[in-house]
Amino acid sequence: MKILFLNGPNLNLLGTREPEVYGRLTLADIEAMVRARAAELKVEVEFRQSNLEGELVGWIQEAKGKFQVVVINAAAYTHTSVALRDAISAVGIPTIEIHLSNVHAREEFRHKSLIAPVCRGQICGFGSKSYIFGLEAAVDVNESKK
Ligand code: CA2
Repeated sequence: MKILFLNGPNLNLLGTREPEVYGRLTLADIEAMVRARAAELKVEVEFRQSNLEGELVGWIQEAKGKFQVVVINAAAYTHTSVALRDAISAVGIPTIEIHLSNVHAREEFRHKSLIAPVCRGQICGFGSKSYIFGLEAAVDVNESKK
């Protein structure tokens, strides 16, 4: 089974700024954690980051037939992107929304996710562990299909 991890804008800055909100790990550190857990679960993962909405949309479209589940931290696009929502909905691959921070405990504009209604579920507030829980949820979603 193959799981595609997508990361949205500014997540390439992790570990360099705002450690009190997003922690001290870099995105590469988080990828290494995800890869270690994926090896234990015997699943394959691919990890990508883009600051461009259209690139993320393209990757979701291309995932059809190649990946069984998508795990996405859409970052700021979570709260703004009809294009990402439409891509997730159109492609129909089970998708899990994740966030490092608890978006519901932050500014009001972060409480609304445009992608949540077309995702299987949302995991937020567990720091880098949100990625591990996202991976475990992805495996579970795929197992339940069988
Ligand atoms: O908590 C999350 O994972 C977020 O998706 C992070 C986004 C934010 O817009 C969402 O509301 C919640 C921001 C990612 C930016 O990451 C930075 C990392 C270091 C320094 C500055 C920004």
